[in-house]
Amino acid sequence: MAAEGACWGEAGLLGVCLVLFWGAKAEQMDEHLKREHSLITPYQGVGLSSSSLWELMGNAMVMTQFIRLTPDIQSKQGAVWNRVPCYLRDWEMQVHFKIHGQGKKNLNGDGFAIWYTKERMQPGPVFGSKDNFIGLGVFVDTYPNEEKQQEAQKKRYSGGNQRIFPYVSTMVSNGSLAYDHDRDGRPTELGGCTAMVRNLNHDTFLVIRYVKRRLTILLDIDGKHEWRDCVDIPGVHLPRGYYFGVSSVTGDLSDNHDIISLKLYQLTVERTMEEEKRDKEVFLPVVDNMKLPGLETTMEPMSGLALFLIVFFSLVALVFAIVIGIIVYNKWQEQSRKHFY
Ligand SMILES: [Ca+2]
Repeated sequence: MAAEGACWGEAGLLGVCLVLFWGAKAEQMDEHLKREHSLITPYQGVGLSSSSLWELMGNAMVMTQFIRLTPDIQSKQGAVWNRVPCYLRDWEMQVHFKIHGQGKKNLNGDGFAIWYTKERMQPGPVFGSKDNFIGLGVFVDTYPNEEKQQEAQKKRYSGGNQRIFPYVSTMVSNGSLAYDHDRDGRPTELGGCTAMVRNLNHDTFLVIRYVKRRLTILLDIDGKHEWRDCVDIPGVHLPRGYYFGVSSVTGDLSDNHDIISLKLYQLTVERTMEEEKRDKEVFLPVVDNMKLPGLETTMEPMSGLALFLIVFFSLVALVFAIVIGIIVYNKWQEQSRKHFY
């Protein structure tokens, strides 16, 4: 993986990288930086010119060395969105970012999101962007809402492993799924990992790689120039022609959320006939073996709805039986009274 890091470094300078090792199997891939989907200093015209490739939203500000999505001030939100839709099939987005602020651990928030979505420039509650989005969201969540709520209610979470924050997670939505902010997106999470990304003196990077319908997220946050696996999900079908963007929000707690660069690489890979068939175009995001919505219930033997229906109809049957019983009993009593007189 170290060779890969060096490869990316060179790619940043030359624009083209020769060979890239992907996971365990060495697969040959050409990597080519796409300027129209990249945001690199000097950020020419961003926030000033309407012909710029990137557009600012909310409190986002362009500085010389970075774009500040939010300052370390309460209740701010900001975003920067690519104006050009991306029609590449296989790509890799390298995000160079910095999160820093005055707040002590867990007294900071809320983090930022990286988007590949149908719509752009839509403010909302999901890290400053629209909920029920259509596409892919990758969240660098620096505040554990769920854990803090449970602490307040003096309850311990009983539904799974506790996640340690800051936490990187990902979600794919076809517009019908909502991000559960109070649970840090746990019900809709496809995958994630802990990532200590705050107040570091070295550079921090996140990579989203989308090759042959496989979504992987890698991190280089330890200052060792090494990529660490975070998420790896096959069978993620994303339509082409969506927009890249990053957004951030602060609430009662805050942080500086800075984007130093966004570099999008086109990846050229060879596909077999079978892979071509499998990777055919989609018009809405789809994840294999997962129903949208209702991701959280697909793994269980009986879904909540099925259980509800069984209980509901059992109760209806019971009430029905009781009513029939009462009617029959009354008839029988009437009959016996008639017999008596
Ligand atoms: Ca959170």
